[in-house]
Amino acid sequence: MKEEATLVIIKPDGLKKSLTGNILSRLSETKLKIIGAKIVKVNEELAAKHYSHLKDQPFYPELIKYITGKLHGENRVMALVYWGKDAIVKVRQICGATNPEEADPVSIRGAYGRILTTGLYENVVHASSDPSEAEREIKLWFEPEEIVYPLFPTKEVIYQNYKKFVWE
Ligand code: IDP
Ligand code: MG
Repeated sequence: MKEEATLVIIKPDGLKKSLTGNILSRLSETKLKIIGAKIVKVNEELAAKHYSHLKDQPFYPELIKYITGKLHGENRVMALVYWGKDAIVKVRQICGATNPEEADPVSIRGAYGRILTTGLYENVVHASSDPSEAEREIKLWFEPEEIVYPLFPTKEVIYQNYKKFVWE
C-alpha cells in the first residue's frame, strides 16, 4: 500500500445537475484526504492539455466541448486532489468504468452518467488512471501553494515582483 495523490474533476454535468454534494459524499467513502479543491472555468488550452492523449479519437471535439462547459451551458468544474493509501485505485473504483452503461450501477458514473446521442460518454467525473497521469494532471490543474501538502518538488520564482512557487 502506497500513499499517493490523484486528481478528481467533477465535470460540468455534475455541477449542472447539482450533484457536487452527492459526489463528494461518495468519494468520502474512500477515507482519503482532500488536500486541494477549487472551482475552475476550463478554457480551450487547459482542456487540450488535459485531454492531449485523446486528440486523435473521433469523440475528441465533443469531449473538449464537454469539459469546457459548452455542452451544458455550465462553464464550471470542480477540481480536487485526494491523497492517501492507494488513492488512484480507490477513487477509480468508486467512479466506475468509463462507459456509464457498463459501469457498476452503484458507482458514481453508473448512477449518474449517460451516453449522449452523439455517442459521447457523459460520465460526471474524471479521475487519474495511474501515478504518472496523476502527477501530470495535478501539476496542470494546481499550483504548489494551492495544495496543503508538498507533493512534488517546487522552485521559487519572481513573478511580477512577487516571490512564488512553481512546480520544478
Ligand atoms: P477515463 O475518464 O475513464 O480515464 P479516458 O479514456 O481517459 O477515460 O477518456 C476521457 C473521457 O472521454 C471519458 O471520461 C469520457 O467522457 C470520454 N470517452 C472516453 N472514451 C469514449 C468513447 O469510446 N466514446 C465516447 N466518449 C468517450
Ligand atoms: Mg483517463
